[in-house]
Amino acid sequence: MTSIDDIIYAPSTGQGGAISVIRLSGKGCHKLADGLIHLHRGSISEAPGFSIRYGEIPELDDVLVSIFKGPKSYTGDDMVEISCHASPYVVGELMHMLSEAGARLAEPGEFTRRAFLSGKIDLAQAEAVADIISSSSKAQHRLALNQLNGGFSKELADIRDSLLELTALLELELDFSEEDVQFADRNKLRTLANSLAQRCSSLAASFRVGNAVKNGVPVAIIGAPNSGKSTLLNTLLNDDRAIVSDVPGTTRDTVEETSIIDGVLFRFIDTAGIRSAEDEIEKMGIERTLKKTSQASIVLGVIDASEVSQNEKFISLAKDLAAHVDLTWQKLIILANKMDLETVNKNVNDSNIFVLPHDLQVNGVTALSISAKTGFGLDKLHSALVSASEIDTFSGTLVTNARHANALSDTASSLSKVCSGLDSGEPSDIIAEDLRSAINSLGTITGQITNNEVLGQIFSRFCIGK
Ligand SMILES: Nc1nc2c(ncn2[C@@H]2O[C@H](COP(=O)(O)OP(=O)(O)OP(=O)(O)O)[C@@H](O)[C@H]2O)c(=O)[nH]1
Ligand SMILES: [Mg+2]
Repeated sequence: MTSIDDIIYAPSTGQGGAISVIRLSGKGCHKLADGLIHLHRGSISEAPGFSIRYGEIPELDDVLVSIFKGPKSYTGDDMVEISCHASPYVVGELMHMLSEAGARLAEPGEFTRRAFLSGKIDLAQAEAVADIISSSSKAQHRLALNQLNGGFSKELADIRDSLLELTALLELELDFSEEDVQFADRNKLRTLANSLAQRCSSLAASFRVGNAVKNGVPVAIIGAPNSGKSTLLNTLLNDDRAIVSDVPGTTRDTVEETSIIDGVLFRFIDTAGIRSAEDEIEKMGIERTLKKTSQASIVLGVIDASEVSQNEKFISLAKDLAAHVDLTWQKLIILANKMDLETVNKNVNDSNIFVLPHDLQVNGVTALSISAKTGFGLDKLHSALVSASEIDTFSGTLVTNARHANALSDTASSLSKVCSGLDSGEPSDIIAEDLRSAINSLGTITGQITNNEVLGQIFSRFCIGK
């Protein structure tokens, strides 16, 4: 059985590099380290917190030791960080010595879990640590940093305070209900509950953007078979990811891959060409295409321009593609592809530009001429993607975690019950019950209300040593 009193250790740096850091945390870890490391002056136990000492592990390596004294450390306990040379042999030996001396290898995320349990950070901040480690884009990093610094937690604390205020008002009324006096102004309660419900649901709704930042803005590439979708995917990724051939119906299953453009993470989804297929497998592929399309924030509708003889034909193909997109929230960019082919030049006007009909233009649909094969027009496509992502325009708090979004929705729905209870004149104790469940749901986010199972799930996502 693992215990919170164990001294735990783990390598905190990955393989490679010149130096490796091994972390040690728990009551008594300074003494344990003194048993292995001979400082040139003094001892680890006597050294003050936030100091670095030079020492030697006899017959193994020279090391630098960073000393932290609880509660002023990452975990809140006494800690030591040993920097040694990054030889797998040295690291292996040192870990073996630590384990012989009575320390135990930390579980994934156990250092951060201890930081949470000792009250150094709340659960939302602990989750942000995992996000920072895995962040690959600027926007992702900015978002995680905001969460780690407690921006999100402050907003939650604010909502929680208002909820408690609401409860207090209601309980005042409960206490005196015998005397048939209504202390709290029910209208005021109703307004407060309603505005809190709105706040929670708009936070929950921000998950769509938050998720896009974290996992990539979903961009579906759709169009008729052979229009050049897979070629475009490969060009966007700069990689031969999907199979390209002149046989229509080459792509059967969806292919997804992420790529960063101008600091924004995109998740490109190549799909099976849309046509009325006989083949069962192709039919399934087309079903998937439609499903992925309905979930994407941005849709790239690819048209083979060499097949289009006049603008009317282009318009009708663009309208077919637009029929798969909900223009109230999704962005559609129509791409006239294969502009490198000679045949195209004869087909369109002098400036090689296809023109979209007015009704699509007013709905924000744009058109670009490209060649997925030669890369012509790709710069313009890149800028169109970045501006359609709307990632850079977000302000305020974004929810990036499905668990948080669900908890916020639960809070909002309990608050809606509070509102309808107030409207229909339900007794205060029933209303107080709904209010309590709103507070509970909210508390699960930062970990004021929690259970071991949820904690286990969260911290198992971490790497060892964090
Ligand atoms: N000249 C030219 N050929 C292209 C261009 N884009 C794609 N092609 C060719 O068009 C054919 C079909 O390309 P794919 O990328 O496989 O088309 P797709 O839309 O993925 O086709 P399905 O997977 O069958 O739906 C291939 O022979 C490509 O080389 C382009 O910009 N210019
Ligand atoms: Mg394809």
